[in-house]
Amino acid sequence: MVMTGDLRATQREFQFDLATYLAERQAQVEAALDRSLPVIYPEKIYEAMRYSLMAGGKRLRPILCLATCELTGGTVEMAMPTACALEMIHTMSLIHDDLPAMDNDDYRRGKLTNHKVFGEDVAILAGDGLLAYAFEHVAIETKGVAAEQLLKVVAMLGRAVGAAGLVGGQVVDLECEGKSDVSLETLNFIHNHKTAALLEASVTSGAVLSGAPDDDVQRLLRYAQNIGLAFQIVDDILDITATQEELGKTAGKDLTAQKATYPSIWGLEESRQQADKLISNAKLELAPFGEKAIALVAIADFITSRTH
Ligand code: GRG
Repeated sequence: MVMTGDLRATQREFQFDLATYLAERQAQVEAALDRSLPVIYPEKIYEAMRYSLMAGGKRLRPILCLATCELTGGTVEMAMPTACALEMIHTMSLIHDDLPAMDNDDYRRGKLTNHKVFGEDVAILAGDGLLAYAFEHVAIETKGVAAEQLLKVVAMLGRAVGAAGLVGGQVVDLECEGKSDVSLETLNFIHNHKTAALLEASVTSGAVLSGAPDDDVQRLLRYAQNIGLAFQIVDDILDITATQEELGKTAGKDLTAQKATYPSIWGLEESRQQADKLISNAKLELAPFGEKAIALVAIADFITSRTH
């Protein structure tokens, strides 16, 4: 039987057990995170940092970093410190995002938010502590990577976190609060920075650590840009369609806060179609890598099929 490219791709994906792959990778990441941050004096701050860092979550950013490093010829060992740093940065952004001065949320990852347990003062410091430690951890714990590549990764992480990344996206998001006329361009700016920037750094850092050629890094960057925006569109859809138990945080928050979202601009159906289109563009970027990219192909599909 002659198979089209699409059908062949589907068959390959079918043979790849994503659930097992994610479970194995999550377990490796959990163990590495656990080892990375022991509780020492002053215990209060380490406990607050660990409370959010070890609270679960999909560990998508570390898994993307490990998968990309392996795809481009590197190893899990050389990427694990960066993978952990990405999760530390992501976790600190969630702690700060949940603060009363920002989104003011009581629940995250199925647990009370950091400031609800430790108080606002300690939650701010726990976020700061995790952010600083992320960079220290990468610089000190990465083995088997040339200093030039490691320095590039440190710079990429800094860019993804700062005003050119998460912080810039969050500022525009805060500016748009309560506005009913937020344009699609502004919404894209917010999410390309708030959400996609760290996913991009997760993917490209893995490739840079393995010493991948620039063409491959650029191709993987385009993959990440596409999945990054799709991830946010699905996040907006789930805010409407999923329950608090599924999400582990307050559901329907965007509607209550009258926040501009992709469904508020396009409606649910069009939002789903746009996310699917971005995912198929992402997968097209992986075509030159062939079978080796099977994990990244499956992760792209997971982004639109996920329920939390
Ligand atoms: C980075 C210095 C610094 C400050 C933070 C608050 C802030 C600035 C930025 C907000 C960033 C933010 C919360 C973006 C939302 C990203 C997002 C879609 C989070 C949900 O990610 P999942 O679904 O969560 O991967 P889990 O819990 O599975 O890890």
